[in-house]
Amino acid sequence: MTRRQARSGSKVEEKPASRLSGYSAGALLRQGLRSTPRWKPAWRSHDLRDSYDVIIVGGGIHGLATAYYLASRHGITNVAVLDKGYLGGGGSGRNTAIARSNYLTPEGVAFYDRSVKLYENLSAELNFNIMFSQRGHLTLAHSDASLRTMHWRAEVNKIQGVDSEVIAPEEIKRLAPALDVSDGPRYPVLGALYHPPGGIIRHDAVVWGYARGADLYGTHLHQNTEVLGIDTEHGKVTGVRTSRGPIATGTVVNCTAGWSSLINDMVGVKTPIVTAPLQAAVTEPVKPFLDPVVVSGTLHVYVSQTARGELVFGASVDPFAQYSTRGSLDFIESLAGHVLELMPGLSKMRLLRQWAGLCDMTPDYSPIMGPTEVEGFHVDIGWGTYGFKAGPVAGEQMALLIADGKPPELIRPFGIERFLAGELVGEKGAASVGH
Ligand code: PYC
Repeated sequence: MTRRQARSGSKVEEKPASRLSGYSAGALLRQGLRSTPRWKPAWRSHDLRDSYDVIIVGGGIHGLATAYYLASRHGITNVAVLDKGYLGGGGSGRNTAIARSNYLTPEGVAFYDRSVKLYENLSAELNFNIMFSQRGHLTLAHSDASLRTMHWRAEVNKIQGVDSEVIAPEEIKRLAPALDVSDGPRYPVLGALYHPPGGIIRHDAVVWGYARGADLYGTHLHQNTEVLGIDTEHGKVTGVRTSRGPIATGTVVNCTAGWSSLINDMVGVKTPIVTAPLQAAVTEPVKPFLDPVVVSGTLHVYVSQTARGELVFGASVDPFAQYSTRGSLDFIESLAGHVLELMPGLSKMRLLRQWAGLCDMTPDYSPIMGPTEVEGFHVDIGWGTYGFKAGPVAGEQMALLIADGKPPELIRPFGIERFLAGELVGEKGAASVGH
């Protein structure tokens, strides 16, 4: 593969190097024969260097994927990923692990479809099982208006080669027998947008796989390293100040979620982001009974069953801006009621845990990606409720931007300048639930 081909990112099936070995049947056997297995840590700790070519702020899937693709596709390895906590401790560990590309705008469909394709090959590429289970994704329509939006999405999807169609209640019942599709409920199910390639992924495994991959290429991953300030001179980035000391650099990428506007404030780059929590919950495990991911915008809920048998639920974002990641009783009460409207047979299930993640909402529900008015300061932010699905493509495209010095085609519509130009990319209609 030539460097140019590598940069185009079109060869997703390619394994970039044999570096990502270490986990194999032979290694498992050898370690199994030891009285105390001695696996190498998946990534190492390092002292901070005085300078790095690129500093990535945020050690979640986006930051780690950017580091991994910089190294594996472009040979850029003098890179540090900084996280004020632990890797994957923010949105990457708090999302509901859904991947799909059944968006509403042509720009969104092309972008998220690339992510699904990268996810499809990621276990093989990283030599790390991310457990992508493409069990299909159903977005229920409970009114004529939402049925119309589902038809609209299906047509935009199909024209771009993405598998989506509107199906009738009988077919929904065949795919998800636990759903009540009778005309008894308050909001009867009139149809659904069915998207077979959608599914769920083990989200922590994506973090660990990218972290291990980036580490094997020589990238430094610094946990417990908070960015306190970003220095600029004559409109250019010159370094960052961290809780462990200063580092010189000409390139900073803001890959944070929740804190993105605070990091942007350090260099005076303004964005129309409002941060709000999104709450989720998980039940005790039960026998597998629910194959597809089921979403109801009207009832503000989505549900999937994990490989371990737990049901994972999420809701819309809370209707106020704040940084708390605690769950609330209101949420659990309304969630339980809405889930039972969809699947009355679940009335005896017990919830195990609830939590919240922070969503950086933009006015058009599309991300903000690319360079900014401060030279060397790039953003990969504003993911709202779509961040997990976009991790691979965002990392791939941000790496390409840094290597080539100009925004690649796929992310050009998401530039920060669109808000001043009035060229919004409206993806609210593809949100899982009404926000
Ligand atoms: O857009 O599919 C989605 C989603 C699910 C949870 C948060 N966003």
